[in-house]
Amino acid sequence: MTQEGIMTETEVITYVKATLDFFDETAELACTEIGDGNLNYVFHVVDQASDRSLIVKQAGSVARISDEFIVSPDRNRIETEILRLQGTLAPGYVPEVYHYDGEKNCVVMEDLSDYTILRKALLEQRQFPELAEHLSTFLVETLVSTSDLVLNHKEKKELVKSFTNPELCEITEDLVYTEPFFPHPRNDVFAGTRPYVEQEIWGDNRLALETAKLKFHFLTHAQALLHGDLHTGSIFVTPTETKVIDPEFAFYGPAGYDIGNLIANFIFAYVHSGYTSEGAEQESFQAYILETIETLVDSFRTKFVLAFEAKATEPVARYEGFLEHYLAGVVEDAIAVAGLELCRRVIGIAKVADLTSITDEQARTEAEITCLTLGKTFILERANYQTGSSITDAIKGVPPYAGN
Ligand code: SR1
Ligand code: MG
Repeated sequence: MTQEGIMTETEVITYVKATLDFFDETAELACTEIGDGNLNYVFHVVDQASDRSLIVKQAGSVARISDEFIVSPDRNRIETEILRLQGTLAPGYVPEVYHYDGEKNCVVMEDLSDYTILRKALLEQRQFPELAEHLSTFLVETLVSTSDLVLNHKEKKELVKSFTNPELCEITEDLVYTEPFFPHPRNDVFAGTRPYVEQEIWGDNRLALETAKLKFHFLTHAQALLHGDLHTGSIFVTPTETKVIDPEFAFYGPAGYDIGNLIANFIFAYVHSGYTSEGAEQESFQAYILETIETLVDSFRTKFVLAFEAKATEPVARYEGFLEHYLAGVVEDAIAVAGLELCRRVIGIAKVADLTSITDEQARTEAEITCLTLGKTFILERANYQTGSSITDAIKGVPPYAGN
């Protein structure tokens, strides 16, 4: 059942015809609701005669996954504004916005049906050689240019105001930073994995303390304008192009957040392939994922330095040693977020298909414990992974779990 205020497919056709000059007046449009995310409704509208098409994304006042999440439809404005901003900062890496409607809480945008969602493609073990370069460019261009390194500090504060996103941030504060690390009723732990979680995650006070420090860092560190939910389900790909979608969790937070999320989600794809393929196929895909993580991190570092050199306006940021200090902090935050994401997708309510689609119980348990082991290491030792190869060495070196 759809929520109050959400258009039917027929109403979307009427709306699009009345509001936009996109299709011919006589066009016979077909509309299908195709959303499979946790929050919104997504309508695909197509004129089969001309093959022109677009997407209408509408936000309701509660999450689609469960009405216990009350989420302001203002997220639709935030998504529209950040897509427009990212489109200027990193041209070609986000869908084009055609129209925004603050009464219906919907945004009309470019249809990317010719692309594939990256998570799905990685589960099929497809490889995209340009992906890490595209993503590192996108991240550097959007993060550096929205930070106090580059922006006039008053302008930046205006952006912080405009992208204040309390309800979506609360979801992240709860689902990423809090609930997975104690026995919260909303958690959803696979039976085979539970003994490990009880002992190694919920039973470790040292880990709890570090997650508390990280939560307060997330709450208070308005460093750059983030996507805020950059997992592999938020990326569309073709063999040559990459588009980042769904930035409704956008807000000013720690600049390492998005890259950390990406690292964890590449690790999910790596772990998945370990239980669903074998031989040369598995070897080739896992080598590709490791290379992607290394390039993502190392190119991010290189491009960050170049963007800083070219664009930084804050004079004290150019003092000797400051850039190294700043960048090391960003990468440390990224590793911590990778660790949190690795844990929360196993323990918390919001899962990833990379793990849930592993049908053999023992295999899923092993896969999940691998993610938790790495996640915990990344949280506790987050300062020790500054280069791509240090991260991939950790992934290759996860000890096999000895059993419960
Ligand atoms: C209630 S929303 C659950 C999750 O879905 C989104 O994609 C975010 O990852 C969020 O944590
Ligand atoms: Mg999303």
